[in-house]
Amino acid sequence: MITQMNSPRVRMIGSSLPNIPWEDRPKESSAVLWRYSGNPIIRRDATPTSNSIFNSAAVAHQGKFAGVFRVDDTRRIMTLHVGRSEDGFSWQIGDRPIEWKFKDAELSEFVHRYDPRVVRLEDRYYVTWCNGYHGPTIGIGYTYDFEEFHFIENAFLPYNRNGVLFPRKINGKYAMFSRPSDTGHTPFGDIFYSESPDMIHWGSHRFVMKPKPWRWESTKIGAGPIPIETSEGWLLIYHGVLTSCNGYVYSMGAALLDLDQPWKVIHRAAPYLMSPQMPYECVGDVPNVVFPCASLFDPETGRIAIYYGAADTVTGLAFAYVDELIDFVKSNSEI
Ligand code: BMA
Repeated sequence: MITQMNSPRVRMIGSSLPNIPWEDRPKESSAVLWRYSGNPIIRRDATPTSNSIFNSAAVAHQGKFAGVFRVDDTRRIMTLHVGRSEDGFSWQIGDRPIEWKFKDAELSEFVHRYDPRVVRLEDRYYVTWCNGYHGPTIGIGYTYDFEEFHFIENAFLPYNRNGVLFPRKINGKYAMFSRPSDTGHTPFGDIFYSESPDMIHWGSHRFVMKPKPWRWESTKIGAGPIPIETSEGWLLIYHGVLTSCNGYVYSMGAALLDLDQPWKVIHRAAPYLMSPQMPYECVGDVPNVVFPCASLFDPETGRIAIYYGAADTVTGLAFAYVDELIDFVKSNSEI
């Protein structure tokens, strides 16, 4: 295991974040990605009517942190709520779902909204999520302040999930990963790349990666947090699913993609980065799930913090150093 120096070898492109939530790796651990000792950081009943709070997105905002959280309520309806935090560990989750402003009333019918991602891009924060519109698809909206939220459009026809935007335009176009799927608990799924001139019309679809037979990611895969631009390529953290005799097992993995043509995979780690092993990951409404939806990073120190949903019930936090993570992906790569 490398001893992390103050100045990382791998450059991450983004603003410095000296107040990133962080806890050093436990002395007895050699894990590349290690869990926060205070996990889970958000209780399932953190709001008066929440059944569970998980698969959620946090970003740095005005020196503190804000985010969009998946809250399944006690009716078991999947909704999105705003969350705010001073330190990235302790979150106040709003009691009521976000009320979106719609230009087109036809799109405003609520079915469900879940698994949000948030990215700071140009002058605002864009939000993508799995949106119920005659089947699951990718909703896109934006906010400037985490108070007023505007709906833009559904990016694709149903059925699609795991829409994840890039943090900048690529070759002059907005770019997004998605995972075409079906109407149920999809037993298949590859990651695709699409581009758009305006966040409304999406095309130039390119295949990126598919599951690997007989591995932790043998059934389906989907992009996780917003990809991190590094001097070694786009760092993609993603989830992969294995079908066991006891149902789906969701783990977390990583790959490096070409900076200009992100559908080209340069390296892909064969082992998972993290699989469900802690009690709060193995026991809950859906056992054996770790599902990453957001990361924070500090280019100066090379620190990365990953937010993930655990057992479709609570939210966890894990940490890594970029140099170690990239070394892990490269030295264990099987494309
Ligand atoms: C997927 C999504 C995720 C969920 C996972 C495990 O299909 O619905 O929100 O975490 O299943 O139930």
